[in-house]
Amino acid sequence: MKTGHFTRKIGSIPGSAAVAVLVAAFLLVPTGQAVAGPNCATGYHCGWDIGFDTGKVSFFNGDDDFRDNRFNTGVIVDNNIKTVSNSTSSDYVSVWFIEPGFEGAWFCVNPGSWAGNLPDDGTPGNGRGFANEASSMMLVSGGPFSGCY
Ligand SMILES: [Ca+2]
Ligand SMILES: [Ca+2]
Repeated sequence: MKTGHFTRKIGSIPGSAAVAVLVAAFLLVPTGQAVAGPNCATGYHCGWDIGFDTGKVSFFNGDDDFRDNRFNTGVIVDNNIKTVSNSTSSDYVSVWFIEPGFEGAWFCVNPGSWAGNLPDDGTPGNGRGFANEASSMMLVSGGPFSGCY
């Protein structure tokens, strides 16, 4: 699990720079066998409205703007993801950003890992907490990374 300190650190850096920092500055640990993340098809990166039994969205690649994405329930994805799962078939880490256009890396999920009931301050899209904040997602190869879920 990652710490709040890590989050604030990358949260304040613009998106593309944040990914570079993420890759360059954080300890890379040896890549293990790819293991599927729970409840997410192999090769995909998934998000849920609340928990695994709620609205779901699956991304095969990154997406630079969630404002035009909907869960399978029809609800808009932007600022509304509370659970995430990484089921990459390779070594891709899912990096979730607080703004569209990959601005502000907010948290990340290692290959085969997931995070549920993400920390939430109760207000979507206000830049506090992890839940109900993600607005874009980028895949970064070379995982797992220390400091990611
Ligand atoms: Ca989109
Ligand atoms: Ca919030």
